[in-house]
Amino acid sequence: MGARSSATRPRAVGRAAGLGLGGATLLMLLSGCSIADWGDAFGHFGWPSRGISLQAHEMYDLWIASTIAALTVGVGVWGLIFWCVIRYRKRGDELPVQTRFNMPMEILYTVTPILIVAVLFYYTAVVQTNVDKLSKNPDQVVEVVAFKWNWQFNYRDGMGEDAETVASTVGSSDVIPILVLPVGETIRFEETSKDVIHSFWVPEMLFKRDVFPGNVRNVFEVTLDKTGRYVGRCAELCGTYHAFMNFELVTVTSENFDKYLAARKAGQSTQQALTAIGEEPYATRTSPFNTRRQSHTWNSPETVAAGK
Ligand SMILES: [Cu+2]
Repeated sequence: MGARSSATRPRAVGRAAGLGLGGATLLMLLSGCSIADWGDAFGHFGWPSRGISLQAHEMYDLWIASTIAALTVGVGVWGLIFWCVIRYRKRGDELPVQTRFNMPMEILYTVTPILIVAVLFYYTAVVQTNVDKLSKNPDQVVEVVAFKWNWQFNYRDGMGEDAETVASTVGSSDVIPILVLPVGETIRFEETSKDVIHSFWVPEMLFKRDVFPGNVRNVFEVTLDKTGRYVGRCAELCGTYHAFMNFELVTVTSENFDKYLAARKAGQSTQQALTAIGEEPYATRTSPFNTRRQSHTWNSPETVAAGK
C-alpha cells in the first residue's frame, strides 16, 4: 500500500502544476488584456516603448510574450524548489522514499520544454521573417552613410548603388544630423560605411543593424507609424568619439515630408526645410549634443555661430 501512495503523489503534483499553469494562462486570456497592455504594466520589460514602426510592434509583442512565458516557467520552478526544500527537509537519518522511473513525470518534463521551445521558435521565425522582408517598390529610399564619427543621410531616387542622391544631410561636430522621414510609407534603408563598422540604431524602432564598409550594403525596411522626434545612435564601438555619434529621427506626415523633400531639392538646408514645415530646426532629443571636441552646445544657431 505504501508503494502505491508514493506513486500517486508525483502524479498529483504534475496535475496540480498543469492546472496552475493552465489557470494562469486562462486568467490572462479572460482578463482581455492585450500583450501591449501587459508590456505597459511591466515597464516594457526594459524596452523604451511600444515602438514606432509596424515592424517594431511585432518585435515588441514577441518580446513581451516571451518574457511572460519565461517568467511563468520561472515562477513555477521557483515554487517547486521552495516547496521541495520545505516539504522534504531533513527530519531524521531515515532515507526518504526514492521515486524513479516515473514515466508520466519524465514524459511531462521532456515534452513540456520541447513544446515551449517549439512555440518560441515558431513565433521568432515568423517575426524575424516579417522584419527582414523587403518590398519590390519602397516609397522612400534612404542611403545611410556612417563615418568616424557622424552620419550622412542621402535621399535617393531609386534602389541600389547606381541610384542618384536627390538631397543629403550630413552631420558635423557642431550640428547633429537630422533624418526626416514620413509615417505610413515603406522606407528602405541602404547602409554603407566609409571606414569601420558602425551600427544604425534608433532605440524607439526597437531595431539596429550594422553598417559595413566595403562591398556589403545592408538593407532593411520599416513602415513608421508615429510622428515625433527620436534619438538615433551608433551601436557599434567604432573609436574615440563613438559615444557621441548621434543623430535625430524626425517622423512627420507624408504631406510634410513631401514639402520637406521639395525644399531640400530646391537647395534649402535641413534647418531651413524643417522650419518651413513647422518643426524645430535643431535636434531636441539627442544627448550628448556634440562630439565634445568642442564645448557642449545645444546646437542652437547662436552657439554654433559663436563657435562654442
Ligand atoms: Cu560608429
